[in-house]
Amino acid sequence: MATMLKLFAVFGSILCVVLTTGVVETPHPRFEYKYSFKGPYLAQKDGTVPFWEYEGSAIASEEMVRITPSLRSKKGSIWTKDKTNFEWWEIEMIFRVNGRGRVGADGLALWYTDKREKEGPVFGSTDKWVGLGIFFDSFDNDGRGNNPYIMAMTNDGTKVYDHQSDGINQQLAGCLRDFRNKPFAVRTKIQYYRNILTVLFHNGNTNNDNDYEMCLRAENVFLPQYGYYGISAATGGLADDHDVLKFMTYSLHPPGTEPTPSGIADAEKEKFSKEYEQYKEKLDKQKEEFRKQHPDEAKKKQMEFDPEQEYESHQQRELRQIFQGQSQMFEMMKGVHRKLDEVIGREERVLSMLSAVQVGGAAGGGGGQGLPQGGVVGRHEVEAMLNNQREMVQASRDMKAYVVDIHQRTGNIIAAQKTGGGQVFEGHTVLNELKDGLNIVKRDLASVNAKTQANPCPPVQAVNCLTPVYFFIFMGVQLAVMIGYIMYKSNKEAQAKKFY
Ligand SMILES: [Ca+2]
Ligand SMILES: [Ca+2]
Repeated sequence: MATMLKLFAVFGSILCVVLTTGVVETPHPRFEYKYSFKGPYLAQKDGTVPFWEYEGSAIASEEMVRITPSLRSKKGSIWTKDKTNFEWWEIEMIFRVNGRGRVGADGLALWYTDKREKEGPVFGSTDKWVGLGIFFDSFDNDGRGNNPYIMAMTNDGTKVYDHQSDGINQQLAGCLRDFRNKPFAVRTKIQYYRNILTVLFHNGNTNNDNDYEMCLRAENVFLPQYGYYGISAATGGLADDHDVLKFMTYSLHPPGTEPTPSGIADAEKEKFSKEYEQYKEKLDKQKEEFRKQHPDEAKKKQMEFDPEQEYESHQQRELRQIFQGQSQMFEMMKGVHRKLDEVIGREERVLSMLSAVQVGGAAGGGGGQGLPQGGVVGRHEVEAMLNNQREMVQASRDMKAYVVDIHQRTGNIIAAQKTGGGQVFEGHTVLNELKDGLNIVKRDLASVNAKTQANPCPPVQAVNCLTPVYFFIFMGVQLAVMIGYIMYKSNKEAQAKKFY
């Protein structure tokens, strides 16, 4: 019984792990217009931004909210009027940080806090906040050469942001990215879902919406359940324009809990779109009236506006051309990169197959039951094959050289034949002469032979001068003389020895 229970427990825990980690769920986003703003007609005629409040040096126009102008020691901010009513969310902010200097200051912060903050020392907002701050820190206070820097920092209302170190030891995480003076507006996407915070960044070198890259990811981030969104910025001795063009908030709903679109929301939407149309019409009418009433002033404004526009457009055109070229190059590089990845992938696959074959070979050799010996290709066999191949190549090269040599020689011979045909002919005549001479000699010999046969030689008379008897007598006399001489000589030598 106990073992059964244990088994169930193990099975249950495995199931839990699979459910919690194995499944990557994609939440359903819903656009939250009460926590968003974007152009055109971002600000209303009276300068207010619907559902938002701004203060300090911030100014809203039709196209954007300028949090600070590029003037010294400015602070500004803009905050949502209402607290959120959703737990998980994603923000996309499109903004610009532009300034004349190579170095700018101080930076821009995006906030999610439990209450709306006032003007303060942390990028234009109050310190010891409760919640999250994402800082786009332009100025390198600690002089480590690691700015502009993007970082996330949470606070429970006790921590004081350390400006002197750029908060490097207080951050959740961060990344070194340049966001100043970019050809296109830079973007950031901040997602807070199931206590995981991710910050993506788009460096504004292209106007491709999808060129986001990961800046940071932090797990186990606990923020207030509901809160206010804010953007603040500050300038110091150096100054940048901090402009926010778009701030889009989406609430994220886990699968199965997505809100059903209610009739009220649709009605509200319709009401707002109607209001918007009316407002647009009214604005156009008023513009027209203004032009009619003050033609001179309108012209003057046009005049003031145009040259700058012209000047700007000229520069912008040039820049755009450059950056279009650059973005094309970037796209091509991306293509090349993709191809390279493919190639590397293939190579890895081949390598893994090779190693599998080798492992199979080892297993086959060790166990004797793996792959049949004939089917395994060992390293030495491959090397032997390669060597054979090399030899074959060498042999074929040699053959080629021989063929070439032969070809040359035959060519030479043919050429020589063409030029020296006379010599060959002479040789032939010499040979023929020799042949003729030989034939004559042969004929003469034949005639001599015939004559000798016709007149044979007279028989030669044999003369016998020495008979065997005389021969033996002569031999006996010679022997006696020789023996007598030898005896006389030995006798003389014996006598000579007696004197010593
Ligand atoms: Ca700083
Ligand atoms: Ca720094």
